[in-house]
Amino acid sequence: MSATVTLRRLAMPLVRPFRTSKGEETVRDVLVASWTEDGVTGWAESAADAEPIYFPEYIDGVRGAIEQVLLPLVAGVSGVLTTGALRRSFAGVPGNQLARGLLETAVLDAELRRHQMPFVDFLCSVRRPIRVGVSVGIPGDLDTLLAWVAGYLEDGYRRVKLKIAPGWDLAPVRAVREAFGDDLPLQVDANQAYTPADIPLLSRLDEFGLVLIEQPFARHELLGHAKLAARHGTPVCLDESVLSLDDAMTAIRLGAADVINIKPSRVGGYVTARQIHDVCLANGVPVFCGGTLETAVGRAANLALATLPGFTLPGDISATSRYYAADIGPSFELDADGCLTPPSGPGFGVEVDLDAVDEFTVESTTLSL
Ligand code: NPG
Repeated sequence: MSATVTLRRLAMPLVRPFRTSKGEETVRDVLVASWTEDGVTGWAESAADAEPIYFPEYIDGVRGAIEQVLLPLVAGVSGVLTTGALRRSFAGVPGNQLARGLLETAVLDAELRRHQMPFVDFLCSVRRPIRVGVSVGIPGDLDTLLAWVAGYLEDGYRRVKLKIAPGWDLAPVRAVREAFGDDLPLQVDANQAYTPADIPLLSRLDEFGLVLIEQPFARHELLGHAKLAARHGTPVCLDESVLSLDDAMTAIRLGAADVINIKPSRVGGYVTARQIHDVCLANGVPVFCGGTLETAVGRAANLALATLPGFTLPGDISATSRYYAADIGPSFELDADGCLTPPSGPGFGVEVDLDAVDEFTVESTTLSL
């Protein structure tokens, strides 16, 4: 094999600070991988943060795992590396979903480009406009929240997700319901900030007719989530609890997930994301595509994934302008129906702007195999 992989850490300024129960970001610190082999380059980005905040892995850990564990495993593969050969090489590696997913996704994009195949075709899906939602961070006060939500509705979003945390839950939900009416599809995301002892408090959200409540409890709390779901109040959605296909199946069997948020990066890439989609579809569990403030690269791939039939709920895949004034690839903007359409080109269909990449790069390592 003769391939190179470049791992770049980009600092991308956000148009608006993004605060959740876990903390605030004003600049997205994002790890991007490019895989070049046989004259073709594939791109991928990671959901990893600088610290292990949402996920057990973090940027330096992902880089270390790729350099020290994963690349040596594929170095011996003969011929051009395929996604299938890569997955076989990594089959014995426990955990490390973000690291495996980053490398697998860059190799998948390169493989599809080599075959001139759009990702939607690889998924056996059909390219179509996808209805998307917006995830609204925690502002300082209710007036700011209402102004933000009003702006997003004006932009054309048809589903709103509010970040909640202890002390910022019933009041913002009530305020948004009162200001924008009962017909607005509204959901909340706690990012693990509560415990099952808070079930009585969370039950008070039922009166607001929410689409779902996402990840109220710690990621290991499957039984707590099952207890909340057993009330048949607001549907319970899992995000951070599901790092693999096995996690998804266990959650479904336990009745811990009425809905699953599928973030491809979190589960080890798009092949596993697809498998989770299929299992959910077979079990009647609706899914939506999660987001981690993606650049054009991840946004394009997520839009293609969201064309699959089980993605019946709008995903966290907003327009580029909701996140960035400048991106490393083409901008995605909402159409008149509040939809985005995946690109049509081979692979993820994104022509990466190398000058923009250079501009945002704060650290870069290139490794040859
Ligand atoms: O639209 O990309 C988006 C943001 C969606 O809320 C969102 N992402 O908890 O799901 C989350 C959150 C997130 C952002 C998680 C960054 C991890 C990193």
